[in-house]
Amino acid sequence: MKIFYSESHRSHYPPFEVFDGGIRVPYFENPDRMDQILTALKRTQWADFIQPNDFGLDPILAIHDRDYINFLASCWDEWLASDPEVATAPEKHAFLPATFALRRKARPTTSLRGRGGYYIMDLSACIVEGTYQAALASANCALSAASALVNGERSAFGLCRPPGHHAGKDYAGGYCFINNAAVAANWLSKKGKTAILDVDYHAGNGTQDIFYERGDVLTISIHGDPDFEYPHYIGFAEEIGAGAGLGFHRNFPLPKDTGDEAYLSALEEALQMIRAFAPDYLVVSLGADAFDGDPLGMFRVTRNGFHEIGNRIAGLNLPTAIIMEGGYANEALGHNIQTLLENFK
Ligand code: SP5
Ligand code: ZN
Repeated sequence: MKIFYSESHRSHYPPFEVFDGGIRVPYFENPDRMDQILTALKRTQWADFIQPNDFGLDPILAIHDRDYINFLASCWDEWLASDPEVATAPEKHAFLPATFALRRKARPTTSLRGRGGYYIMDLSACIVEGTYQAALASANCALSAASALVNGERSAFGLCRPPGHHAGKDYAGGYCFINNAAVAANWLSKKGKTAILDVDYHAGNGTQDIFYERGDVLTISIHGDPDFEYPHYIGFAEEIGAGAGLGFHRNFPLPKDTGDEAYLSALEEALQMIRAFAPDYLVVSLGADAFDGDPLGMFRVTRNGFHEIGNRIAGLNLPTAIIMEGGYANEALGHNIQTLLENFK
């Protein structure tokens, strides 16, 4: 299997994020996640690692607002220039706004903080010196996986970091800056009918927002019920698309402690919708944070469960671009991803 991977992610490593209660914790979405996956995949006979191609900004700007991308590009330099202590004080080595826009009335202003609180939705999307370059390389990994399908591969893996599915057209959040799966799926949708299946433990709010009024791309997310879980305000069952997109979005919010059996029965329903949609291409937003033991998740999916999730998705027999999202039980992450991918090799 072709696996698109870039070392650029390493320079995106914020020294902290902020949890509920305002406490700083080490950044959960860390480079070690990739090392765990790389170690597991390099031991197999079938992993073919390839540098991503550079697709330029056009396919990214087809999804994201230009002003938002400009903000990502210049944020770190502006932060550095705004305060002499940023360069010398480690506790300031990440840009995070402390005021957030309520979008009902807000517009971005010209100041860094005025744009920061507008374009960032939470305290996990820290921006550091290497963030923008890492996000671009991550999007190129997803686009390269999509392009491999058009060139005849039955499956390809975008080993993307930072992840993407929480990023909307003009906002970062949940460790995500550019919505890699959305960029890749939109690019693929010009070549054939495309569906996105998001199995990350968290609702794919960015992907939902981006395609909500489009009927040409089916989007489905299976996740922890936002009634108790991040991203809290989106991902409910009654959200089924709007306008031309009505009926082309589906959420499966599931309760705490969801295990293999309940997960797989939601997945079967999702797969049935995909079969009915009859796409030419499938994009899978693959998080492994549904794992029993993930520090950010409340599900109880086992390693066998991940094998079976992969087996059922592969059973669709569609050209499939698998795009890496979350998963924070680092010591199990490599095996869980490998186990799922084995079904596609
Ligand atoms: C891509 C992805 O998986 N992003 C997830 C972002 C989740 N950020 C919210 C973290 C909320 C932390 N709750 C603490 C639970 C500790 N038991
Ligand atoms: Zn997640």
